[in-house]
Amino acid sequence: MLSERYFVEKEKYERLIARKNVKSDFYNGIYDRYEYPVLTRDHIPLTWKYDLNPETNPYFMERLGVNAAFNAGAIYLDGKYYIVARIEGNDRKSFFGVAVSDNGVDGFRFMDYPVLLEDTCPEETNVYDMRLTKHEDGYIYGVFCSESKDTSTGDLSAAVAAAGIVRTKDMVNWERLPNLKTLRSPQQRNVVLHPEFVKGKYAFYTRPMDDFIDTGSGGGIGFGLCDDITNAVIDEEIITSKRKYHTITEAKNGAGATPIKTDKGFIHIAHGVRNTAAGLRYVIYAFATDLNDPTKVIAEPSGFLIAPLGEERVGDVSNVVFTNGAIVNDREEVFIYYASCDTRLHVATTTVDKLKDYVFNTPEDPLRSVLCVQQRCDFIKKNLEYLESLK
Ligand code: M1P
Repeated sequence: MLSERYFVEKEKYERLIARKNVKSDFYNGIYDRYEYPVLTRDHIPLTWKYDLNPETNPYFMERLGVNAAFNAGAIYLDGKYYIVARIEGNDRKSFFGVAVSDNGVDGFRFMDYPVLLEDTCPEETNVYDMRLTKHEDGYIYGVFCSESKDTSTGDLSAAVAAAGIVRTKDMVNWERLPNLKTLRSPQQRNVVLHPEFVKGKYAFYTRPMDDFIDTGSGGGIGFGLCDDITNAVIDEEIITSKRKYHTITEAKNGAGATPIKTDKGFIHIAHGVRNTAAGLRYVIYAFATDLNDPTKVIAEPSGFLIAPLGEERVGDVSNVVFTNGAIVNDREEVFIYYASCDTRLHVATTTVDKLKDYVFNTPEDPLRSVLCVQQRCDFIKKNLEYLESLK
C-alpha cells in the first residue's frame, strides 16, 4: 500500500503542474515576463525521487533528491512545446529530462524517464546545457556539454569540456554520435548546431576555451564547418562575435538558443558574462547575422536583453541568467526559455516581429561613456522635439 504522504506530495505536485502562469507587470515593450518559473525542482516527478514501496522506504524519504531544474533546450513539435532541461541531482551530477507543455508557459510535465545517454565516453562525468536544432537533414540534434576530469594536472577541480552530440526523430529515442572534435581549440562549451547546411556542410557555433572556467584566449562565439556529423571534426574556427572590453561580453561570450530564421537575418539569443567584485554576472543579449553568411553580424543592439531581476537574482550561482533554448510557434510567437542562477527555468514571450524590431532598430553600443551620453542626449532631444510638435 502507498504511504499516506505519497498522496499529500502527489496532490502538491499536480497542483503545481496545473497552476496557470500569468504575465507579470514587468514592462519594456520587448518581451513579457511571467509570475512563475516554468520549471523548478518541484516539477520533478515523485517517482524520480522517492522509493514508493513502504517496505523499503517506511519513512517515505527522498532517496534520490533533485537540486535544480534549469538551462533547457527547446523545440516546437506537432503543436507542443518540448524542453530538454538540465536537471541536477543532489549528487551534483546533471542529466537531461524532456518536459512537454501545450502552451509553452505552464503545465510542463516530464516524460516518465530522464534521457539515458549511450555510455560512449567512459571518462565523461557530467553532461548539461543541451541545444536542440531541427536540422534540414530531417533529424533533431541535441548538442550538449560533455565534461570529464582533466587528468593532466594534480588539481582535483580541473575538468575538460567538449561538445557531445545526440539525435532523435521523436524526442524519445536518442542516438549518440561521437563528440565534436575542434582541432584548434582545447575545450568547447556552448556549442550550437546551425539549422541549415552552409556550403553543403554542417555548421556549428562554438565557444573555444583554453581552460574549463576561463575562456582565456577564446575570443567569443566561433563558427566552423564539418563534413560529416556522424564523425564531426572542425578544423578551422573563426570568431564571428568577439568579446569586447567594458561591455556585457567582456569575460565570456557564448551562443545560446539555436538561431531563429527571419526574413531579415538569423536572430541569435546569446549570453554575455562580465566580472564584478561579487563574481561573474551572466546576462542574455541578442544579435543578427546575414541570411546567406551566418558568420557576418549585421545588427547588434546595445547591452542586454534579459538580466536577472528580483527573485531571479538569487540561487545556487547568483546573478546569472542563461538561455540555451527558444521556440517560435506557428503563430510567430517567440518563447525564450531562460534559467536564473542555475536553479530554475523561466519563460519570456514576444513575437518574431517585435524581436526583429528590437534587434534591427535598437542602437548599438558606442563603447565609450561620452559617446553613450551623446547617443542618449540625441535621443532625448528627438523626444522633446516630438512632444513639442504635438502641442
Ligand atoms: O553558472 C553559470 C553557467 O556557467 C557555464 O556557462 P559558461 O560556459 O558560459 O561559463 C555553464 O555551466 C552553464 O550551465 C551555467 O549556467
